[in-house]
Amino acid sequence: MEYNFNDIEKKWQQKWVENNTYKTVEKENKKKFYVLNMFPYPSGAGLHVGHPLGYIASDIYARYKRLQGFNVLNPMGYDAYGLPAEQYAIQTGQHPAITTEKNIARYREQLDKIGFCFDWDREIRTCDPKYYHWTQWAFQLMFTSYFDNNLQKALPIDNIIKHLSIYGTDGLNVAQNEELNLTAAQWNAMNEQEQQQVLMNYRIAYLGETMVNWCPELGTVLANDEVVNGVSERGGYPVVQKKMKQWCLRVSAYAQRLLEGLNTVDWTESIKETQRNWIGRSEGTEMIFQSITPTSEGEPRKGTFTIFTTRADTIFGVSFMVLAPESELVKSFTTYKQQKEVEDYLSYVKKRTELERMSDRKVTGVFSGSYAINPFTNEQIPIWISEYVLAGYGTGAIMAVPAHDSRDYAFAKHFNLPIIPLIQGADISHESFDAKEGIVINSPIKGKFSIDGFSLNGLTVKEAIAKTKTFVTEKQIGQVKINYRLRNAIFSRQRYWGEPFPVYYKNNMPYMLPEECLPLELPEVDKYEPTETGEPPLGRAPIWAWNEAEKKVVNKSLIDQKNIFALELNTMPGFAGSSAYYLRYMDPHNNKTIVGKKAVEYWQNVDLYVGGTEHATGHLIYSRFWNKFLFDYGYSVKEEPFQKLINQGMIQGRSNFVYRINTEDHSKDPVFVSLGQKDKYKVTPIHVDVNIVHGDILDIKAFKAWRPEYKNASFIFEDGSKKYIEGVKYKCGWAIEKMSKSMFNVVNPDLIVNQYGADTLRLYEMFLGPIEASKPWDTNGIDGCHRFLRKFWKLFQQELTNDEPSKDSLKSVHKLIKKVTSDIESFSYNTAISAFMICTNELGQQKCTNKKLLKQLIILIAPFAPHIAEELWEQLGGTGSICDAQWPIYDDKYLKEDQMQLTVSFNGKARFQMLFAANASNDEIQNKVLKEKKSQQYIAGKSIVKIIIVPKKIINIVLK
Ligand code: ANZ
Repeated sequence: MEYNFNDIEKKWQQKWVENNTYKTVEKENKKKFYVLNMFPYPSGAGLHVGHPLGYIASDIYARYKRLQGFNVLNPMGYDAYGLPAEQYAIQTGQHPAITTEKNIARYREQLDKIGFCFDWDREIRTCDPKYYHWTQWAFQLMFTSYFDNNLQKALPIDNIIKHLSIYGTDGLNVAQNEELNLTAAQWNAMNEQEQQQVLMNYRIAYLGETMVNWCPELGTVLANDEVVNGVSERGGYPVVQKKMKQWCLRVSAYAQRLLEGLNTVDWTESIKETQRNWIGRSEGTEMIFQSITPTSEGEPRKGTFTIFTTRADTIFGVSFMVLAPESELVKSFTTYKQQKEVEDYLSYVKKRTELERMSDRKVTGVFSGSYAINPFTNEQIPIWISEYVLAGYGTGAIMAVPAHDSRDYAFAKHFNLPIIPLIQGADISHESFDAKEGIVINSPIKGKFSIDGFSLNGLTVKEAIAKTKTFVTEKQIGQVKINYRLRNAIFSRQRYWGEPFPVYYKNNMPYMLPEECLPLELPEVDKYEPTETGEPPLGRAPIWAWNEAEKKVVNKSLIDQKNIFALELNTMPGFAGSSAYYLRYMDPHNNKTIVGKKAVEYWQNVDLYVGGTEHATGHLIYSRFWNKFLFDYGYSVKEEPFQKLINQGMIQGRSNFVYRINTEDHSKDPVFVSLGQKDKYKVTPIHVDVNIVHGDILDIKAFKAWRPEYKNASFIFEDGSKKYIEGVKYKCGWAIEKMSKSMFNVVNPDLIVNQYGADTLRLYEMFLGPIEASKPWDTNGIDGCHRFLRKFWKLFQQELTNDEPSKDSLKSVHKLIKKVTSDIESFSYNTAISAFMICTNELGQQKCTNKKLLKQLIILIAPFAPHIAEELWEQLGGTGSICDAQWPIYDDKYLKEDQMQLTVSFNGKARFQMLFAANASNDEIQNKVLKEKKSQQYIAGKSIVKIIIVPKKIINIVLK
């Protein structure tokens, strides 16, 4: 029979659906295994061959685990909210729901052709109200929760209310925006609105004033990477830093747990390190300084402020202080004389994004007019304001030690401030130095020292830091403090296509819709842009107000602030829907809770998660945070959601170029010159669609038809000729680039499936190289994999027997079982495929016809090439789907070699190889070697000093 892959694949894809082959149910008596792919955003461009790489890798593992007897969950869904559909809606008026639906249908069609073992009954879409019900629910639970620092967990906000009413803020050790000081009496005397304001300081989901990149023209907040040189990347409109009320999630409360959890997961060291840096734990000291602000009335104003330092030991080298421009202290420390200069500086900083401030090495700043007093030396030192100090980190104020910190050094040099070295060997002649090691030699500064007997001289930096910390704590001029770089997440977007917040506003304070009213569905709007008054698109929705008494959404013209209130106009960001989706797959149709107890206790967490490294600090932080929060309430049962993580590499495209000769006159038809001739002209390379280039030779006819402006193009061919005659060629240049529509190097998997079949596509994608590596796609190489499958097929198209298999065949197959099993375990799929190729050749040569043995081969290949495996399984009379067969186990006894090969060396130089019986003794080996003719050539005229035999490897004869 022919290997007719088109029919075979269609047949089995249908059968799988008819037989519910991939439907998964909880089975208490079976061990579970949960495989998950980072779900895709269904873009309008459809899938290219790079997208399925990770899905194929995880599909192989899922099938393998099932063959090993595990109950495998392998679901799929869509991250369906997002910007591209909304941008498209703004341009065309098409509702994003329609575009999204269409794109999903196309994705599904493409995915189905590749033969994945997804349980589609569990599909989720983040834009489906039945799904975002639980995103809104989790948000509400975060709103009604706070984080207890002692217990390191989330608890109901009611606890705080009770605490405040009895003790005030006394004894509260919780995550908060700012330290409040309230007595119980003060709290109890507050009205509802005031109390709500206080509680906002503690909630895990809270409305907070944060600095955002605001683009007035576009009417929205922009992410850091959407702003370039102070203007919007799209449109070039000015962007300013603006304080705005936004929903935020108190991710930072979980910093320590997020850090510790990394020790328990099986991820690559590099992703773990990226997360550690992102969390940025830093142990330091908060120190209190006195301040003096000259006033026009004569008497200077006195005050105190706190700085954060990791190098308390450098206190004797402080020569100025710096405040973040946004610091609350700026206003009170700016003197009348300095006012104008400070104001000008602040308006300059307003235009700068945080990213620019951190990456730019430009030195800017302004003197505030005030001074601080060094608590150790009593010296007066100037207080400056500069953008290199960030408001959101530490206390937003620093003590500057230019001799030992490169940013302080650059600042001191620029503004001509003193530089006082403290540590032996520290080289302050260049900008970048870090005296983390070394001995302190210059403390205290003679004559100015105010604290008796305190000296750091002769100590190492580490000892000096410890000593200063203790001293500062004892004298109560500071305290030890652990800081994290991790910020709370801004959770509001001024966008249409996202989850609406189940929130309404009464007396300017947010209130949650009752839980039983969820989900709050996204309303219809006439346009997807901000309103004329700058409100987010939901401001356009007419039916968008909350009737508190009747518990329903009503027309906003009815808002009376008594019973009918305005609903929130922001929507949630992209990461909202992807934060707990893994839990929902466990129990996707449950309409009572996010995930039922039984389901979550069975599936626990994801055993294998596959996705790109680009999510290292976004999704993988947010979802871990979200999961830990739900864990605190017992909804999830594992502290970490994703036990093992594999990051697939990128498949790059191989782009082709044509070279257009430059011309001033653009009305003329273009002239293109072939690769070998192009250096003779001034040219511009232009991407050309790889589908009209074959082996780097341009299909001239197709090229002329590709674009109307090329219809009358002329060419200079590879041999320099200008006229097209049979055999003359135009050669294209090429480069390896990202696979992308704009580079015309996209290869559609559908085409490959039609031409070679899904099994070949699957094999080839895995054969390209290690999963984690990035590698270029080269369609030419696919033939090899296809030929292999044909050969494999042929093995079974002969009379199969029950005769004893030969020893060699047993060995070939058992070697393969061993290799494939360990290769799958280590995700070395490419080497497993090579092993298949070798084994298939061997069995062909051995003329193996043993049915039992060949049947094992089918099971082994089933995870990689499921369609051909099912078909052959059926041909051989296998029962049921091959998915439920049993993974073979190799037997060592077949792997034993009868012979062994040793390298024979003389005086350590390898000369030749010899075969011996596998069980030959050292004496036998020695005798055989010495008798060998070739040995005698080397020995002739010399005497043997010693013979060394390394078992199974080498025999070395030492001569003199
Ligand atoms: C004095 C000093 C001397 C410092 C020295 C460093 C070296 P990490 O390790 O990242 O926590 N700093 C503190 N708050 C800051 C802010 N809001 N913006 C910018 N810089 C800030 O860094 C802590 C160090 O960064 C602190 O220790 C402080 O400078 C600075 F030889 O204080 B150091």
